[in-house]
Amino acid sequence: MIKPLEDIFRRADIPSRPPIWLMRQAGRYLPEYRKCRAQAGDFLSLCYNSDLASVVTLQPVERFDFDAAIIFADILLLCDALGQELWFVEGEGPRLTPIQRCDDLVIDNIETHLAPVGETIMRVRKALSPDKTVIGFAGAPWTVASYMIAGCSTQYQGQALALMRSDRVAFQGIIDILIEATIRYLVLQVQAGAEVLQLFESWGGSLRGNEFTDFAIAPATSIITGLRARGVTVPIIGFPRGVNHDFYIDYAMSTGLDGLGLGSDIDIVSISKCVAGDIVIQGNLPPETLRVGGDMLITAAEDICSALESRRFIFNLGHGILPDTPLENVQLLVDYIHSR
Ligand code: 1CP
Repeated sequence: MIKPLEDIFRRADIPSRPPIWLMRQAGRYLPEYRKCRAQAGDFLSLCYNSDLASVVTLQPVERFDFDAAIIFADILLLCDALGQELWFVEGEGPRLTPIQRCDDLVIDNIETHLAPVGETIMRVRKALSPDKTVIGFAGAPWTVASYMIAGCSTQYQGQALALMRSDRVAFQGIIDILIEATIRYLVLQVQAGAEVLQLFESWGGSLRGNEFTDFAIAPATSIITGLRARGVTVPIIGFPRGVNHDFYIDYAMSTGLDGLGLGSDIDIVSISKCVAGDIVIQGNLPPETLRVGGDMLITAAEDICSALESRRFIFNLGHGILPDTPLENVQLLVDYIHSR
């Protein structure tokens, strides 16, 4: 049984077509998701309801035939598990009671608090066809810390940068607890059946110079080393969205990752030239191009495939699907990749 997404990390040659999955493939653009979301009440209840979360995880794979199912959860569940109050305001996004140090965070409840995510993974693995892969994920410490410190989404992560630059000891304390919590959360996911992991460093682009080395590369390296030390052997994809060319290369070459996710704002060809051939590249169609659809979509998808035809890669977007993306565009893209 060939599982295209896992196989890409293990094989030496290049398959006739790349595996495909899309970030935020479960979500508001799907009518069947909106139905489950309404049934669950709010977003967090949906994340912690393994019954409904497994259904919404499977929906896009059943509808479009993606090669993988990414577990329906959120990177911020970890803050909730650490004891920091988390809620979502309809139409606005996440809210947390902001913190400036790690004193009130409690690591002991990670496994019990996040057990429903493990349960979702078990249900998905059981229901999913054997040629499809289950993807588990977590936020990288800097990205998660930026929400914990500001208490909400921020455009430039100003509050978190201010704490980093004014009280490095307090900031490092938060990062350290997040490293350990993330390792434990990802071990739980693999034990439940996750077959590939992705680490989302969505706000990597706001770190400068040594800050990127200390707070993106070092934590990712500790997480990957920690996972390997605890017996986790599954492929790990790192996604430092929004960083410059050199930072992408450093991240790929020094963290120990198996796959490198690329945002849409970086030239896939120039990255591909500099990253060792044993690292699988993933990306990087702009979500806006998927929304437009038609010939423009196929031309852009073809450009990515031909740019990477001499290496192993995973077709994905450079960021999550936009909520107003027409369903037929997603089908067109999957059919195009499958027919290559
Ligand atoms: O209203 C709704 O239904 C909630 C919208 C939503 C969804 C569908 C949120 C709120 N999170 C999710 C699910 C989610 N989040 C997944 C599930 C699986 C899938 O991809 O299909 C994943 C992998 C995430 C990861 C996530 N959450 C990230 C990293 C990726 C990225 O987008 O950069 C981040 C930053 C979050 C935080 C978050 N969750 C939700 C919101 C509105 C936000 C804030 C985003 C921001 O600050 O811009």
